Amino acid sequence: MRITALSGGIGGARFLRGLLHVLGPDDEVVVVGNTADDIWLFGLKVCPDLDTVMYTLGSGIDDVRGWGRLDESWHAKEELAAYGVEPTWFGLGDRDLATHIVRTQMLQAGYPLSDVTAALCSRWFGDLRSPVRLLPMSDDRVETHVVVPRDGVDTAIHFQEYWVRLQAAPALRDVVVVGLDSSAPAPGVLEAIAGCDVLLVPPSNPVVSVGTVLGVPGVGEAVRATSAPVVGLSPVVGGAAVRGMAGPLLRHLGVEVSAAGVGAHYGARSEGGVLDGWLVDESDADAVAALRGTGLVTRATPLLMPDVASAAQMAAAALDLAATLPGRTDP
Ligand code: FO1
Repeated sequence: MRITALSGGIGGARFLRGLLHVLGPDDEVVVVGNTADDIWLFGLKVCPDLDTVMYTLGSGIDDVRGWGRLDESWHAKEELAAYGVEPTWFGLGDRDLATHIVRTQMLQAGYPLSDVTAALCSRWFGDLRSPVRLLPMSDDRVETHVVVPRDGVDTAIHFQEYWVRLQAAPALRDVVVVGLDSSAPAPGVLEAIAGCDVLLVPPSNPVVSVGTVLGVPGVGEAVRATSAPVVGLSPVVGGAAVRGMAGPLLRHLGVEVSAAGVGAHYGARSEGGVLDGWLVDESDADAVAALRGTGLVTRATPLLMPDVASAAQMAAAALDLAATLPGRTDP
């Protein structure tokens, strides 16, 4: 079976690690990763969501933080701070820095991000027999910026500054995904969506992760057109995002912060949306009735991932739901 998934960072990566546990020997997964969280820091290109997926699936992640490297040290960060070099609010660990240095060197040598990502992944996923391929959504520079009030003036800042430095505290006036409209899908992205047997939308941020992947010109259209069934998993459980900052972003778009609200935001493909099936947590079982009549086939199942076994159960539930869905047969 060929599975394609559209993923953000921590939630997507943990779900995908569970998925790998339920794959058969002939199954393959292509992960299309969000790159709109990417940031240039200290002259280095940092790709948080790609790296979170790569380290998580390659057993190199710090599982407590959910991002960055296991067994990390922070000497370079401390030294930069001692020199007064800004920013000091973003934590690039010593081991993690090596990834950004290799990536930046390859980019500066002229390789596109998709080739660079494949090269980095060859260390983490091993040889050609790996069932996983990680593709950036685009080789083009795309960056989410948010507009917040600063000293009384609306100011655009990078998403990472809003999220990491400001802890999503300031009022969110606008979200601008710089470069998205003129970006192109990376090589292999459209083919992976058109040619898969199941398309999964893991429990990632629907606005700044999955939303940006779907916003790359051609990607949303490919999702609407693929003959594969499309199943999503809610990142909102019990009226709050399980992690991350989906809440303020959803409210900004006028979307209710609930499993039913996010399901309706994605919408059913039969009604012009992007999903056929939608998994909500057991505690949100009321969403099953709330979404009846929308065209989405909704099921309730445990959606928290305290360990790999629970992520594997979620992945199995997503594949079970996909197996009951016809996909799209019309042209
Ligand atoms: N998240 C934080 O909350 N604080 C950090 O200092 C931080 C550093 C960081 C470095 C590399 C990386 O790959 C991820 C990092 N993250 C950090 C996570 C990241 O900000 C977000 O969780 C994602 O961009 C959202 O998907």
